[in-house]
Amino acid sequence: MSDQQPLISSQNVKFFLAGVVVAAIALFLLYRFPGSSEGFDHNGDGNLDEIHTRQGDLISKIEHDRNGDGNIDLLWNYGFDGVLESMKADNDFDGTFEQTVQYERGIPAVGRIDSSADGTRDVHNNYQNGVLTSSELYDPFTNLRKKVIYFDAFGKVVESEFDSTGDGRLDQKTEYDSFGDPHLSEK
Ligand SMILES: [Ca+2]
Ligand SMILES: [Ca+2]
Ligand SMILES: [Ca+2]
Ligand SMILES: [Ca+2]
Repeated sequence: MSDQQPLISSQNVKFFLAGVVVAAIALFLLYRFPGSSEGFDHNGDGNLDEIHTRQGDLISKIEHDRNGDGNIDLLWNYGFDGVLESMKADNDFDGTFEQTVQYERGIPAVGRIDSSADGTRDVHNNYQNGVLTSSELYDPFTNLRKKVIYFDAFGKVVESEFDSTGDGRLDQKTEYDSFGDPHLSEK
């Protein structure tokens, strides 16, 4: 009994050392091959406006300059496993990324738009199984939720809720017909 204890702990040390060696090799490979970039020059001005960065065989980042001003305005980030993790977009091309989407298992989970880029979100998009189901609109002055818009599976607005008094409580409800025309119904 008493001589078995050192044997087990020496095996644990071996497993631990094996883990350290594996981690060291992984880190070595990561820095030995720091990634390569390639891309496309869509507008033919000699500069790449779509850049693909790879880590070994896996894509790690895709960058786009959609308006051709030389600044990246759309960015996709991939994890070390090559699965899409996040998207950032500068849709007004002012150099600040105001829209972000976080991905889980490679599909959209949560989106945010901060048009003033001051950190307070003004739109919060919710996805279910990668499909946009609702948008929460925030008052940029109070940072309280002002309106929630609900979508059907095809992106059409079916219902919205609104805070008419500014107290953060949604007190009005609007339903929309199949042509998108609103029909107000008090809550
Ligand atoms: Ca170009
Ligand atoms: Ca650009
Ligand atoms: Ca922007
Ligand atoms: Ca209210």
